Amino acid sequence: MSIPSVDLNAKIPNNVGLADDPKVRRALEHWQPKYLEWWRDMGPSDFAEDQVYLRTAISVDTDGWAHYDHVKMPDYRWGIFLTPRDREMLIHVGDETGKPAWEEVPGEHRNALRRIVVTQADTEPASVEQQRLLGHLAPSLYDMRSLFQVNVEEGRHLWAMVYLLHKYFGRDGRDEADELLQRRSGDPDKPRILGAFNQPCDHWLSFFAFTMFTDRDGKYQLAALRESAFDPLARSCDFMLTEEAFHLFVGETGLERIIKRSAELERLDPNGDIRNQGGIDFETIQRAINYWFTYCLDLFGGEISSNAANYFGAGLKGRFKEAQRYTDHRVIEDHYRLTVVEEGALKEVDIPLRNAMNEVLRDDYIKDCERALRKWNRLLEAMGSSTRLTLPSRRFHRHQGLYAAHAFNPAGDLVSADEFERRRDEWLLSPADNEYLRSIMVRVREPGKFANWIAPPAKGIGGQDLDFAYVRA
Ligand code: BYC
Ligand code: FE
Ligand code: FE
Repeated sequence: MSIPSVDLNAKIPNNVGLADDPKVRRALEHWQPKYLEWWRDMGPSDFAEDQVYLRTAISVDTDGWAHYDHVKMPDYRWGIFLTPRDREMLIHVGDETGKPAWEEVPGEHRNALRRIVVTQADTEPASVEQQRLLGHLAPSLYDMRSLFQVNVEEGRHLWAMVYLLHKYFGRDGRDEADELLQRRSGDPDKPRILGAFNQPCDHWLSFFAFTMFTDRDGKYQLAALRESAFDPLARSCDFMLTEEAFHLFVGETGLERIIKRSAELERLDPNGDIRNQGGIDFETIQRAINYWFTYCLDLFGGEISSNAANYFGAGLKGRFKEAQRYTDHRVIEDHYRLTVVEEGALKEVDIPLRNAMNEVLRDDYIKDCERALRKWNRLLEAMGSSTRLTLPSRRFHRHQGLYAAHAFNPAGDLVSADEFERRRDEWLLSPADNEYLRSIMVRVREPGKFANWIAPPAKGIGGQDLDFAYVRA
């Protein structure tokens, strides 16, 4: 199997041999200016001329693929990178387990695969749109650079999926690629496909909750797709996961730094009143967790899903670490125990495991989130705060799946729709919270300085100190 090397000097940097594929290269070079126009209109507002200390992919080796330099975001080298394979891959999910993986899209799975690729692709520009104005409220140059790094990499993830659409899905793939630049997050007429990607993310508590919880859905969905029988998709997602790690780092440490600062301010204030000190009180942090975590639970789809069963059976998606963690990759007999609502009460039923694959992935996701919560609570304990943060029940505040038809409190008990509405602002980030949060978030431009509501990180990034000029006007 020959592996094309990384071509960094091409108009579109790539390791997919675009130079020898004139038809796809021309189609992508035609899409490129439309992408740049979208970036100009919908990417980070007003910072196009700033020099940002960004890392760029320059190889696909596991170590040392990243190169750090000050660049203007519109000059970022968005490229197409797939993890190379040194051997023939075999399908290791579903009914075709053991057969050679597909290098082309099989006709019978074309629609399903296109739908998966388009759904994945759609989230990438959506997140950039949601975060468009956050640069103006950045708590430090370090954080501003993190935001922009995440943004350019989400742009690159769009490139990764658009390559697959152009290369493997012909005319409709090209049409889909164009439509990806036309939908807009939150637009009532042409919204993004998935719910969480139409929610406003207009201050940094939401940004960190988004990169903690929503990018983490990205991690689990990409991990499921890297098990795919469609090898080019598996290899794209594998490389995207290397970039995703930074997004998750931004979210998890960002929330941790807010929690740390809030615990300090709680101690400083004679009445333990964090808002009185200009910080973010723990109730608001909890409401942000409740809000974003539950929208992200929706991203895994329905608990009982024939789509999920078909995807698994056909080998289009696997489970988290399918190859390493499981021995039975066909899953024909097994069942999953699920809590459902029947006649106004919670009840457990067994459903075929294949139909529960969305729930299986959601379980792994929830465990990962629980790990982070435990870490934050240890920090709170060490700092002498009596607060403990929690994840709400998976039934609370849902818009997709079985639980969406009922109202639950954060503990997961059924409540009346009236009670839910009455207590909504106690449980979920409210317009008043958002207004307060935006009021305390004033951009900090001086290198090494941080806003009052967040603690500095433990160290700088890209080999630089905390007081480095990560963004230069
Ligand atoms: N909002 O059988 P069901 C990321 C629809 S994030 C709106 O329950 P299925 C990133 C569904 O489409 C990762 N609609 O669900 C993060 C279906 O519609 P139709 C993104 C929803 O199909 C941060 C109907 O409800 N990747 O990368 O088993 C920054 C019933 O469907 C939602 C992927 O999502 C929702 N939340 O599973 C940047 C991977 N949920 O057919 C990037 C690809 C469901 O009735 N996508 N629906 O019209 C998939 O694998 C699947 O489409 C889903 C849904 C897991 C999303
Ligand atoms: Fe992404
Ligand atoms: Fe991401």
